[in-house]
Amino acid sequence: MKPAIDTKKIVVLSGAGISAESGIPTFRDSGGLWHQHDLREVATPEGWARNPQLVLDFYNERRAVAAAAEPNAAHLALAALEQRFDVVILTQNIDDLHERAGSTNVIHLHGELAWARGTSAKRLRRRIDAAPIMLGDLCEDGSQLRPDIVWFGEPVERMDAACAEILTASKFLVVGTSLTVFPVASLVKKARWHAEKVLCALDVERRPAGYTLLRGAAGKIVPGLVQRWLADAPR
Ligand code: BV8
Repeated sequence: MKPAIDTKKIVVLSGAGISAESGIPTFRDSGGLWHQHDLREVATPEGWARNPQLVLDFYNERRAVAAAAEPNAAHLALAALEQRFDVVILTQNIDDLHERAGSTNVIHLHGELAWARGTSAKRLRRRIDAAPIMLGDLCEDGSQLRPDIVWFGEPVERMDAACAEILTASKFLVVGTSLTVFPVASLVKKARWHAEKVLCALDVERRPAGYTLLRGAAGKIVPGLVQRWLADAPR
């Protein structure tokens, strides 16, 4: 039997588009990261094995950009939802703009720039914040540190946790993602039939069944949606 829907629970799935207005480039838009870098060389275990320096340079640069960025109106509005709702943010983003806006329950499905991890089977994690990772920077167990990022071909370990959150949500907002990367893109199908499902996007090739489309920039659309949800919040 499926768990009961919680009328006070909102789950948000965010992607690179929500951070675009903070100056962090997306991946697949024109001028996006995957038009400037070969993802097989910078975001796969095979690329790391071939040229770890190239991979470190790519993520050190992105860590610096993310650290200098500020949360925008969309991040801030989602944080304000916590005044009246239990909110879980599932993000594909590796920046920490949701947390810096004030969101307290954020699950990073593709990892985080602010963390490094060892390359031995122990996978020991270390918080590095905005600091770069250099070749020769070692973990406690003596292995080279790498970004704590889920690369293509690596498992997305928090999928079960993400599905469990979506299953009990009464509202599900999907914002700023092209829904091209799996398995995370499949999460749009996990929302309950009776949940209010909203997709905020600049342009949409296909709208998932049951979703209301709010077309436009996240920084414009999300604050209005949040205002409506707060005004109608259950007592
Ligand atoms: C796995 C690293 C198994 C982190 C990232 C063929 C078919 C189906 C699947 C596959 C396939 N071939 C391979 C696969 C699997 C593969 C995959 O999905 N590939 C795709 C490309 C087809 N997936 C994997 O490999 C995953 N792992 O499957 O593991 C496994 C199991 C057991 C054991 C071993 C293995 C791992 C996926 C993780 C990939 N990591 N990158 C990083 O460097 O950031 S993915 C990369 O894409 C980013 O992390 C990002 O999070 C993710 C999603 O992108 P979006 O966030 O959606 O960004 P995008 O640019 O695409 O879109 C932005 C959107 O915002 C646009 O729609 C735009 O219009 C909009 N927008 C722009 N501005 C605004 C806006 N919207 C609103 N407001 C604005 N202002």
